[in-house]
Amino acid sequence: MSSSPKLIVHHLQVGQGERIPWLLEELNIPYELKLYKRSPLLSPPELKSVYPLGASPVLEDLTDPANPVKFAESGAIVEYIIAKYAANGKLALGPNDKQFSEYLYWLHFANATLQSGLFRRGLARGMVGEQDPRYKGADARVRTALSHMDSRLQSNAWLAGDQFTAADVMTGWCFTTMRKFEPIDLTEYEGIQGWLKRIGGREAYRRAMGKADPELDVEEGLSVKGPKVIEMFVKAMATKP
Ligand SMILES: N[C@@H](CCC(=O)N[C@@H](CS)C(=O)NCC(=O)O)C(=O)O
Repeated sequence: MSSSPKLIVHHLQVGQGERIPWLLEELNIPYELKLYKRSPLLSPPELKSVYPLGASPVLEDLTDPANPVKFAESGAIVEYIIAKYAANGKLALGPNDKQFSEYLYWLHFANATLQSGLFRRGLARGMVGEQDPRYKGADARVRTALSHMDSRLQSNAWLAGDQFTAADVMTGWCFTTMRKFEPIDLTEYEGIQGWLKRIGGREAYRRAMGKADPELDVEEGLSVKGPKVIEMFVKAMATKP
């Protein structure tokens, strides 16, 4: 592990880029944070020019001046930081751990299943309305994913088991900040409620959110009902006359 990594995190506020400062705060790794405001919903030109996809987060690693690194994808960034800079692979579980497969599964669950499902549901609501079978199908898939996650968290403190890991960091934002885009009422999901409460109790999470999104109401994001959705986003998704 390098003694002093030189990392720059590009974060579009109110978005999944928050995962990276949170991870870095958990690991006590210093970093520089570059913040961007949505313009009005998507990335501003300054962020678009940072990396070809124009999306957040982007990580720059300037630790080795001979080999500057710049890349995107929150999951890839999380794995990179842990592999390169986390002392003893902290926040990941290795192949000899009994919960290894659970760790990998839940590490990928947010981006691969839950988040894409939530986005599809929002799109279906906007395009065909909640009475349409296509919305109902998307909603049923989201509910299945939520019940599955809830039952995991009814019997485990954290997604990978009894240890807090990067899987929790990847998934947290789907219930905190992402609910500003797609609502989820957690009343019937007591396992997820308890997990969110434990996340809210983590100092590193609070520190990261204070730096990355100081204007965001963290308590709303951690609440059972969730934050108020951003009206402009709902309108942008609604192509149904
Ligand atoms: N799969 C990517 C998704 C990146 C992404 O879509 N980020 C959103 C922030 S929530 C974004 O930058 N949206 C603005 C835009 O695409 O213009 C990841 O996990 O990093």
